Amino acid sequence: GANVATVPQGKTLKDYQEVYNDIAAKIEENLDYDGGAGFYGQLVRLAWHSSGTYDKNTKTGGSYYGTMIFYPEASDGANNGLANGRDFLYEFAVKYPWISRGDLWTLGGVVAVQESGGPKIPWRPGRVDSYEKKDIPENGNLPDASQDGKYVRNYFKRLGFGDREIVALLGAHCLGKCHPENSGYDGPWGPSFNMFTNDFFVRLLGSWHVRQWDGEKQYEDDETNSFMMLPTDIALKEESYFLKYVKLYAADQDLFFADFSKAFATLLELGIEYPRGTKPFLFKTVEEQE
Ligand code: DDH
Repeated sequence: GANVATVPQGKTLKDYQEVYNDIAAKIEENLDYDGGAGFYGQLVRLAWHSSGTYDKNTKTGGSYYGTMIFYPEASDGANNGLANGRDFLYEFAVKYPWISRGDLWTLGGVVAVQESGGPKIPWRPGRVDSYEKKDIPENGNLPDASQDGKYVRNYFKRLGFGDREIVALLGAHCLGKCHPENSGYDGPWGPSFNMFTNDFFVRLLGSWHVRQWDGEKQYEDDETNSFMMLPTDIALKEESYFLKYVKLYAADQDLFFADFSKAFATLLELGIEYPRGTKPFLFKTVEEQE
């Protein structure tokens, strides 16, 4: 059947803003996590990987059922390390037993984007937990970083995204880091890995060389040899159909924010049907409430 959003009885924006505020406060208490990255990147990636299993052809996967704690999804190599984010949020599943896993994990991503200085992300609740085998996606639905631009284009087609949305979404690599123990890749994409900015695009347009090391093939910047790009990131420069948007976003952070907001909100809702007229919530940042 269709995955229709079902909001717990009586819950309103106020209830979800309360969860938002608790997540934001805990992020603030853990700013030193992961060498100063904090939990921003981790939570954005958790939201994305719980949504990115979607397949528009079979109408399977996506964030609705909150299945990442179950085998085989939990064991997908692409999800290595994301137990950190799920464990971080778990206390709020206990404190707010009415919130579903899918809602909590996607809300965590919204908090992380907004609190790290990014755009407002319109968000709608109503994902419903499943414990059924049939609702757990197979592994292999998340992208492989060793690939080229054609692969990236084709990958995101399965989710329903076009070139402009793909480039906008990849701007999330301004946050967080790669961890050899998770993915075989190493390091942050830039120096401001706890701030949501258009820095990923600015840096990508700089010059990069293949890093000489024992790990997976990745790139490092000519200027400082301290930041990284994945092969799939460099691919955005290699294909003219991506490069034009990289240039647009590098030159115009407001445009990047507007496009990212739309594409990320869409990503988090893939595979979910909303009753007609369901208006998204726009959460206030902690700063706006002070
Ligand atoms: Fe990513 N990403 N990502 N990514 N991603 C990694 C980390 C982070 C790919 C590969 C990797 C998106 C798309 C792609 C974030 C957000 C987003 C890591 C390192 C790899 C590898 C993980 C680790 O070692 O811990 C590939 C390939 C793609 C692709 O689509 C071609 C998208 C769409 C997003 C998004 O959020 C919209 C974030 C944030 C991180 C940092 C995680 C952390 O722990 O910090």
